[in-house]
Amino acid sequence: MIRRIASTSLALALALGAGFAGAEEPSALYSRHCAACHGEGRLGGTGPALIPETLGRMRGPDLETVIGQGRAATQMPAFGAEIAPAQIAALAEWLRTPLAEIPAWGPAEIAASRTLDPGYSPAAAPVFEADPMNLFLVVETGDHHVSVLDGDSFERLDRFATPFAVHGGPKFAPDGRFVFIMSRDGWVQKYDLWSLAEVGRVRAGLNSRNIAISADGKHLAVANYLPATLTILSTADLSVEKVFEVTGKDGAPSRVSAVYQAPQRDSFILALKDAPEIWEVATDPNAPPVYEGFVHSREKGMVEGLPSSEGLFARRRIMVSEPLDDFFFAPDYRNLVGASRDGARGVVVNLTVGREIAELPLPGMPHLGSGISWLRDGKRVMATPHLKEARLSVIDIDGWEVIATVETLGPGFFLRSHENSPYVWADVFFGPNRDAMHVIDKQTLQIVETLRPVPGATVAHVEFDRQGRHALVSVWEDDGAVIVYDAATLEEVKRLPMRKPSGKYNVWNKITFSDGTSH
Ligand code: DHE
Repeated sequence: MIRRIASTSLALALALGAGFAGAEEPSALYSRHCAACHGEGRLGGTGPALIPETLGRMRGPDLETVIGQGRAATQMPAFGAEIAPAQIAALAEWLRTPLAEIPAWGPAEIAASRTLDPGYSPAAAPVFEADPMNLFLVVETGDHHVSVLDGDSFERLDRFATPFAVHGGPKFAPDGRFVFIMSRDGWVQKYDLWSLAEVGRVRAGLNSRNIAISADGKHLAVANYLPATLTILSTADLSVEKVFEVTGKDGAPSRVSAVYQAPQRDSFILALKDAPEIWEVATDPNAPPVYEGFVHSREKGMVEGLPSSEGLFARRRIMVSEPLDDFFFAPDYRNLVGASRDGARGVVVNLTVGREIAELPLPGMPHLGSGISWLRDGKRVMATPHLKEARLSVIDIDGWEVIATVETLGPGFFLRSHENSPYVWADVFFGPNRDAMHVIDKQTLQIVETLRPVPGATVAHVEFDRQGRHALVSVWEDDGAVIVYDAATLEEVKRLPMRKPSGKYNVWNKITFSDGTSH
């Protein structure tokens, strides 16, 4: 049961609104006007959860304006004629207050939230002519939909509604048939790419970060902030397999910043937000890499873990000097680089021996999760954008050394390439040049072209088709578009109108762990 809060400032705001008929406590206003869509406990319903963890991530007008004027292109109506301004302010402040108690959200609650679409019937073969390995998913955040594109003709095969505020990359089953999509409110949606139909959905957390699928495609891990758990679902039917209460070695709960699949290790790797630890969770009952890592590291007194006889979902703790966020993995998944808390360093952790092995000077908040790697003069390098500095850092990942810096027109968010492309595409997500997209030669590290497809509009995030012939770019605006470029000539081939398109994901590139794309 959630305790309702009335603070002194709320009382003041209420007093200011007392001249209006029907002045009410925020909690009563909420029950009357909001609960039907946003849930009695503020945890969401047809509308999103109204808790600070979710509200803090919402873009656009402030909360008071949304309550008073409604939200364009959504079901959110305007309450300005019914609720006095001071009461709207009090209600907004109340919504920004954390829940007094975090409701239980364990296996029973998760299981109870699961719905499978009764009308779903799996097709025996793809219901379209297009190459099922060359499909793209485009997340349209403007109205919470996903478009499915034929990666050769760029025709739209389907457009379906997602849960509110999808974040992170959808994750494909290893054969590319099913895809799993997660929202910040913790919903996981399963969609059948052959049938072009939703299979079902389940709420795996109350506020979640991202998902990862196991190497064999059987398990889906969901990283949660609220509660501080890792939920593991069966990909077959979205049933709950396990919920880890995530606590550091000292017993204190820790949020999970992100979970990743480590394919060669047959495990999930977790970034813990509040504990100086990285967790590895085995996804194979016999998981030799986890077991060897555990034994090896235990001999050195560096990690603590469960014996491998525990099998599936055995957990290993890797102790690090401070909590690390936002991982880049070397292609063999032996080493990762995480961002230090001060946003000035990259910390290299070797997963086999279970300890930090190097540190890199990366001031200006490296966005390592967007890092990509390629071969340059026979050496494997990776590049990362920085969220607070106008440059990319290029790192030799054999010697773990920053070898070059590429100056850009502003801080960027995403990087992309493809093994068949000589270029890296880097957006300029922040600042006055956010309408620019740099195309950089992978060998010389020179910017060969800066595209500005819609002057003044944010352009960001690139994904290639399976052959690397085309690069798709988002015009990240409400009346935005996905622009298809010839990846060699950099000429525009097609422009597809979309509602604030964000990430784009090509089936083949994802399931083959193509060089140059996110995993
Ligand atoms: Fe993301 C991926 C974390 C803000 C759009 N983002 C990821 C991943 C992580 C992450 C850990 C990798 C997960 C995966 O794909 O499995 N993102 C964070 C943050 O910590 C941060 C900075 C703040 C936050 O509160 O979450 C953040 N992210 C944003 C945004 O503001 C973006 C631009 C818009 C949005 O949707 O909220 C955004 N993040 C994305 C996208 C991806 C992503 C589109 C997938 C990229 C890909 O190509 O795979």
